[in-house]
Amino acid sequence: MVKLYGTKMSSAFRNHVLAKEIGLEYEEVPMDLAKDEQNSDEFLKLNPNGKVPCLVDGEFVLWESMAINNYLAAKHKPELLGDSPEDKALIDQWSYWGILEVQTHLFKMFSQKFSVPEDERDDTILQEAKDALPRLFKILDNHLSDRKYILGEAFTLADINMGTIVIVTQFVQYDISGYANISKWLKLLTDRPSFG
Ligand SMILES: N[C@@H](CCC(=O)N[C@@H](CS)C(=O)NCC(=O)O)C(=O)O
Repeated sequence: MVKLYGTKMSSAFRNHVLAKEIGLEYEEVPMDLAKDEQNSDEFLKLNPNGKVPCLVDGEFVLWESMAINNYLAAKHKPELLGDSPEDKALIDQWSYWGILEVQTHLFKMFSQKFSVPEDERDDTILQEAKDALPRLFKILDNHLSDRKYILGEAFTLADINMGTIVIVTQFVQYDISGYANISKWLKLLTDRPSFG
């Protein structure tokens, strides 16, 4: 059976969502990051980066959450990748933009709030993230002004990848209620059983 290392409370969340969307039977291997299980010799043989998620599908081993989602969608539900090379390229565009531009700031906020000890927190890092996000959320909000989902009428991998990034705002208590189109779209996603 396919094994997915990492719980929903990590970057593996988007893989758990995708796995549910495609009805994949898989085993979740929870990794206790606080106990440094990701740096065990056994796990480093699978992912030398010492990070979750990691997918093991028979002899095939894959790390990086976006790559895992692309692989699983291509193998089990290619319609999630759109109807054309252009659709696939747009899914990549939004996914890369999301993980590089948006998630970077949200993860900095997350880490300052929850991982870094209180006396070592750096308010400038938190502020830089807070300053950068409005411009990015405005881009996404404008894009969604005349679309139900990121590519239009169809729910695709772009929604899973972006949705699992934007949802981090709820954990770091970053208010996105001012972005009406994003809020409407995120509600559509979180109403899906896969996001539960
Ligand atoms: N770009 C990677 C990021 C993976 C990542 O940062 N994973 C974190 C958990 S969210 C991790 O395993 N951290 C453990 C560590 O850095 O020691 C992906 O999307 O798969």
